[in-house]
Amino acid sequence: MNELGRLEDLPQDYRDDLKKLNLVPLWPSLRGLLPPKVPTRQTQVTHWPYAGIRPLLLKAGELTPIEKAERRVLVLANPGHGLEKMQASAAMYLGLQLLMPGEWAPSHRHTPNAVRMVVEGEGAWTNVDGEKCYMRRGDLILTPTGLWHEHGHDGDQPVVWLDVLDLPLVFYMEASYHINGEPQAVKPGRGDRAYARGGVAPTPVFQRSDKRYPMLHYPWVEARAALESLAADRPDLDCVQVTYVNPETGEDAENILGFYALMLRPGQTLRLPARSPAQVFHPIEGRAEVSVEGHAPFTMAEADTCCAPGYTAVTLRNPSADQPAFLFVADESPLHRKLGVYENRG
Ligand code: 1HN
Repeated sequence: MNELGRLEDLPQDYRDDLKKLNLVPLWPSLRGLLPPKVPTRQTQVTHWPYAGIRPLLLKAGELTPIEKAERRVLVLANPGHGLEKMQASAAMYLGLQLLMPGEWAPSHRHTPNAVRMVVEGEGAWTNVDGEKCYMRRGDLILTPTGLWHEHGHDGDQPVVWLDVLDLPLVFYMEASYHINGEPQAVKPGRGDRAYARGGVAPTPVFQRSDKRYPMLHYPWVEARAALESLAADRPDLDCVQVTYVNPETGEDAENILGFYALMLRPGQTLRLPARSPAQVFHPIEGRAEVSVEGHAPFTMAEADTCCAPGYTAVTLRNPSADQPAFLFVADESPLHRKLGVYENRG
């Protein structure tokens, strides 16, 4: 590949003339914008152990009342992007949120899409678009773009959940904003009941739901049972994984980020191919050893979170000889597919 001309090769008066007219020569930056074969990624492999974060999050509960925070969150920031950017990858934001008994995080809606994965505690709920979703460990609850949501807590223990948003992308697009609202009345109808069994969908008077988000709450007991059932049905299958989908369309549950639950059989080693989207892993039950190309291996304990850049193979191993491990996975696949840049490099 031939060397391209540098900015310094151009006479200063010419560069000054360009600048005055808001012009920039492309060729000094071309290789940086389009590097050969593999993109430059700022996203670094990053491991956030829950044991280290938990006491700091509970301390935030003492230091900052909910009224002074609205959302009491410690953001899992990827140092490769710079901590102040508060992003885990190019398109993903991660945060651990604490709600104490009796607290209320007021109603709002915003353009970024969010999900929450419940990490610990019981008795907290999210009201999403009038559906009151009580949180239990491992449940996935959607708050898609534009839907009102607020969090409350009727229990007696701290509740913590992992927020996953496409905020970095929506912010980059200059499309990120919020609107505050009134407390939302609870409406009848629960998606987790209406779609409690796979393969059948509610059809009152032959009318299928035309809601864009017919299911907002995916209980862990159901996803876990689906994985157990799949593993039993397909002993030959390496990748025992389910996708959180819109049960009416079968498409990804949200528009931009993808969400999955993965089971590692006892002692299993699973090599995930190098694909273009960045990924996030979070053990719901059990542990996982994580090896990422070019990075020292590490072990994730239950409730830890890690992220890996795109175009990188990831190998996961369940160190337990007799118990399966269950992981929540988030990635940027829906975005990459819609943009036509999705790649699986094997
Ligand atoms: C948000 O609205 C929530 O509603 C959590 O719980 C985290 C991070 C950035 C922007 C909005 C929530 C958020 C957020």
